[in-house]
Amino acid sequence: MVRIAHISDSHLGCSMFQLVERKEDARRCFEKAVDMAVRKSPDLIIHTGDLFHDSLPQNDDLNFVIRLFKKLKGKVDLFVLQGNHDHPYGYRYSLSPLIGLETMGLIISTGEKAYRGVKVTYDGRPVEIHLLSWASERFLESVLHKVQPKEDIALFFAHDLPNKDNLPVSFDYFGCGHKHTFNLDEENNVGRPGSTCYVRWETEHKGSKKLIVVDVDSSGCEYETQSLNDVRGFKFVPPVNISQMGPEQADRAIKDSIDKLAPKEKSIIILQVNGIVDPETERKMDRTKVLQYGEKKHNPLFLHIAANWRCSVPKEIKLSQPLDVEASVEEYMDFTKDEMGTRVKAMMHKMLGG
Ligand SMILES: [Mn+2]
Repeated sequence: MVRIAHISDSHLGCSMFQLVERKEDARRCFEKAVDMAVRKSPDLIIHTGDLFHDSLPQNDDLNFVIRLFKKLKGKVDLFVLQGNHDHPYGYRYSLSPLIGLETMGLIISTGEKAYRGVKVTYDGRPVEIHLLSWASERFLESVLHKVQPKEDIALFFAHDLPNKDNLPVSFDYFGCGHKHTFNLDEENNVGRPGSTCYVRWETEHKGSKKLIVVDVDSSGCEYETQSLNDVRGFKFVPPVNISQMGPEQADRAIKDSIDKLAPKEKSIIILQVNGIVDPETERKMDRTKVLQYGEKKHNPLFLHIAANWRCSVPKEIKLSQPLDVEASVEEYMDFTKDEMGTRVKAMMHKMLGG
């Protein structure tokens, strides 16, 4: 049996909202994931790419990785793929910072190429490991279908994988990364752990991140997963809908939603506001005050109010007497809560009355 611990997409150096604290968070999240992996006593750890957020990592990130990987040396085999973030302009493998780590003998990667196949012995049995760094879809497809595993146990790791329906059945486990949320298809033996920290909340807030542990035997795979929580508290508030509200009401609705939270100290709170509002409401809403209110109440590291509302005059106004101009204008003014309503109504009366 061979035991694999699979993690991915650590994006060291990334900082959500340009918060410098997030760079430290990313390192701590990565270290936590590695520690969790090591505790499972795997034969190998596979990191399926995007170890760094940028192809020119800062020295503190690089040094952090070197120190961490040095501790693992001799204890567990460490395979790391190159993701799209790990080299400039996508496919320049020789310019990846992982090349240096490989030269130091700390990791096994794909070198200056996109693909490498290696054979390792675990538990007295040969295991074929196929590594594919970030590559064009054509190249990926060609490798997938050209490689014919000879050994009993064969593994395929790629930064990204095509549709699972196209995967050859000759491999025992397919591990990938690239997308930052967890997915495990036990039927087809395809696993994706998700990133070790939050990188882009817009695409990740609905998903989870997990360490995937796979025991591969000739009889098949056994899976165990463990949640990987970010070291930072995150609150993704259910979206607030402010359609047809006036400015005070909308501000109140957002504050109410903030009131219901009980975040950890120095959390990142992300609150989405949806709906359709009229221009008047949008102009008069006081986002600064709402932000100050939330900051005072919860002391977050960062409170983000994501303004996803659309601004337009509501399209569907049902007029009860469409042929009566005065009644229709009044209804329109009431519906849009127009400030000029009272004056317009008075003018209408003068102009149309008698
Ligand atoms: Mn990534």
